[in-house]
Amino acid sequence: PFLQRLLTHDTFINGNCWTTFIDDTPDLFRLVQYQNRAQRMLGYLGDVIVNGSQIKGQVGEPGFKNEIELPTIYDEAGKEIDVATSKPTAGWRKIFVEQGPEAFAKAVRAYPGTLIMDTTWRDAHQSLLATRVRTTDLLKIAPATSHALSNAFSLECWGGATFDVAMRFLYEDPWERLIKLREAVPNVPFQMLLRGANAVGYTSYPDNVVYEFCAKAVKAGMDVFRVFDSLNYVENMRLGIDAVKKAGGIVEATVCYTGDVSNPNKTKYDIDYYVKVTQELVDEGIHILGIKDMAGLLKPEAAKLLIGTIREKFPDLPIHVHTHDTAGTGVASMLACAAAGADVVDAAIDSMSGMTSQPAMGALVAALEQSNLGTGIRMEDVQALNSYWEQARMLYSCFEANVKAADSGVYDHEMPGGQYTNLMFQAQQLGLGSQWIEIKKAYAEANQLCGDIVKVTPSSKVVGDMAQFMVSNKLTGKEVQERAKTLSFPTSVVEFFQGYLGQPVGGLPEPLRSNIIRDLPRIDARPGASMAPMDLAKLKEELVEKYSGINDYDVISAALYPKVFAEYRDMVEQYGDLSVIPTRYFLAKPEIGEEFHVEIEEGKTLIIKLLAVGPVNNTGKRDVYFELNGEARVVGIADKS
Ligand code: 3PY
Ligand code: ZN
Repeated sequence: PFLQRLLTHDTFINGNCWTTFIDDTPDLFRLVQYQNRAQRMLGYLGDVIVNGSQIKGQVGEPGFKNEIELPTIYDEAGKEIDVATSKPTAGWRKIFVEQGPEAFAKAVRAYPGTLIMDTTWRDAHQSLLATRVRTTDLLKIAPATSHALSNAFSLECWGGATFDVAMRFLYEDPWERLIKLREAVPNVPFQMLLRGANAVGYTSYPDNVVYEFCAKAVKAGMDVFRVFDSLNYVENMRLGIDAVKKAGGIVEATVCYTGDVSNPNKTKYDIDYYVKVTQELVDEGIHILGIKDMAGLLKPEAAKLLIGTIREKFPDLPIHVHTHDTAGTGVASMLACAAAGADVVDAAIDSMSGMTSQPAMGALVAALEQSNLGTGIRMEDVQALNSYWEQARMLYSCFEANVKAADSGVYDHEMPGGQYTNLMFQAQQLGLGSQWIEIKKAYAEANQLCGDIVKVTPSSKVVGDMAQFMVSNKLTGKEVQERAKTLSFPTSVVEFFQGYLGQPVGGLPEPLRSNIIRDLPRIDARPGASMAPMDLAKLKEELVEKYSGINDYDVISAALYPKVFAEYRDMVEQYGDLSVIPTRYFLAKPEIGEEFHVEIEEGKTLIIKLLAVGPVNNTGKRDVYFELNGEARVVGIADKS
């Protein structure tokens, strides 16, 4: 029928010139585009049907086969709120937007209770589900969240690993995620994790890239930037802090927590150390202090000591504490932080909490309510959001690392939450029973070899790579020391010892450093300082030549991740925008005869039904038969088996 419509169209019949065809017949042209898009999408769906999902890290199929049911949110009077159309209560963002970051920080400090940052949209799924939660599933719950968590300090929704994973594994645009979420949540501040001079990458970038990245992030809707450095190297952080300030964002400069301040035998990272770093950050004119306990090492007594001391020395400084619940102390520690004077603590919606993720929001909200440090969040609203995330967790069950219990061994190995699940998953995939135990042991040893460093992306990768290297080559720490001159170390380890991540606390250990890097260059200052600026205008020209619809956000994506961006765009050229496919069909094939809907743009829905899959033909392909909006369609898909 489409071809028929085309062939019988006046323009076609009259033989009018093709160059004016698009201008003169926009409706028909849109129809061609639309049909084209639909066909390309069937190509992706057909590939999943014939060959299974190719998404890395996926084991099996989603454990949830229905549409996720959305929760109902009620107002104070018990009346149902139409979350899609009614304006949410003005939140903390209003103060920031109307009065700026300083006034925002002041108001947060003056709040009598304890505020919550919800990590569900970023760190929780980074720590439990390999960062694989897609934009579509965040957007569905966004309107309800903007009502339910209207008094939250912030929603952490971006940065960290979400930026590259969005493109690399989910074939979607991280910027579009931020922009769309912002539209859906106008009232609650958005927060992101910025790896200082490494931005949202794993290595230093030229300074102008970091500045441009932050400017664009604010433009797209970001408010609070948690700026950290993986070695607590303040030189690296200074750049991130300045970039956020110039962009007009809220600077939450962050000291990463390691060791144990309550243990007198652990002296490298003691109270004086944390007070010194805090002072250095305060001297930079930051708005908020973040304390980032990425591995969940901050026990309640240590929390009392650490937060209590900083609170006393910096009475006006808002303090925001982050933790992971790996050992199971998360709720207790965050309560201790709140009691000691922290202004904000992190939590995740219950069904996305616990173990390597953040402590449960419901538990914290309930407990704080009883201690006169209320969060301004109602328990019933937490429950409502939780009903969504219970279903979503099952939908993404094929990305679970299978952490089943707490692990107080984290006090020895000190693995950050996100890395823990990652390394555990890899060890399980190798199928060797004792591999995981050995990795944890080697990780602690590798940390000592590196000089007992702060371990968080990307320095944690160095320690993880060293640990895997030791296990696979059956090397003890002592053997590594003795044979360092002749061993062939992983690139990340060599670069760390060269100084490419910056300077760790106490410097790079000798003679190991010299033995590992031999005659390679040594960087003993901020790595980015010696990098030439990137020519972003030229990069844009190159991208425009190669791809359609390039915007300034794409240029930053390509600047940060050239190869990942190219592969993502190639995928989009081949299959179109895949972010619109419901997750269940993005990850697994439908049943024969099953009908589902894909809204490819607002008001334009494709109704798709899988009819049959043919046998392999002599070109190695199978014909996959669909019904698309009532019309039969067939796509030939190469069978890769
Ligand atoms: C990241 O850098 O992605 C982290 O989550 C560090 O904790
Ligand atoms: Zn974290």
